[in-house]
Amino acid sequence: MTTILSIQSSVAYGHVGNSAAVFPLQRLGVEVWPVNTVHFSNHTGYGAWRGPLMPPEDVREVVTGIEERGALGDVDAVLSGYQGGEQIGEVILDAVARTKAVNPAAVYACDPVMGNAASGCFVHPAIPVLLRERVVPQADLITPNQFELGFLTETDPGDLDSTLDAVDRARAMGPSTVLVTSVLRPDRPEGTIEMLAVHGDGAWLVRTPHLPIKANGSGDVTAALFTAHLLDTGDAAVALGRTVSSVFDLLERTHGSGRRELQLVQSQHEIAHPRMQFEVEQV
Ligand code: PXL
Repeated sequence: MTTILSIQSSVAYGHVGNSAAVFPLQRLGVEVWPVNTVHFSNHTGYGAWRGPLMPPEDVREVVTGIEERGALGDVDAVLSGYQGGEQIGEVILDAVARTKAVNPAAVYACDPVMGNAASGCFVHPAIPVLLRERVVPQADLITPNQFELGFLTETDPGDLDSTLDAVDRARAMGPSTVLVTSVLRPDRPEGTIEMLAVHGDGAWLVRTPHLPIKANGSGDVTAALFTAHLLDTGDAAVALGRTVSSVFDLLERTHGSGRRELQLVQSQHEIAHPRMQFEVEQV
């Protein structure tokens, strides 16, 4: 059974961070060990929230406790997302190093959350630099959107060629696999959005309708599903097709519900059994 150590935020109300990643992973049959970096009432998109940021030493303690159970050797992947502060980055890197020391085959899957083209950077200004200089070089798999890919590689990816070139630059920094979670080429068919996966010698693109919805946590679900499917199959094209299929159905249901929070539990069937309604094209 695949085991993922997931170091992310948790919220009581709604679905971001671990509160977005854990259930879909479990629904796929993945064993997940959530380590929470915050415990908020709700995601920060509401503009107001309550609850604690975990002190980084406390997060490290939780990882140490798992280590003391002799369990880090069972971890197939460490997954991280939004990093609330600089010190959490160091704790995550330390968890990755300790995991790889006992299981050299373990992978580090990092979602380098910084912002997006529409909102710009929405994390503390130190975080993007930390991600670029210290964190991404240790990652095996990264899941940036096109905006984050541009910052990491100090390029301005737009069309497919420049996006593929930026992915090459990102891979030269360390990660062997890159999932670009939102590719918005100027020459794409109107009303569509694409995802691009590059792994080994291959690159694959899949296009879906662009739904008029901005759902906090959708990137967290995307990173979790792609990590699990890639671990499961070793095939980035299959992992991409399954991930896009499930995430699209989740977003469509969420949009149709008129609710703000991801309709994750309601979409469990489409998560466990992706319809594969979109064609994955080799590029
Ligand atoms: O989806 C990333 C994320 C993680 N953690 C917290 C958030 C968000 C997005 O809103 O608020 C606390």
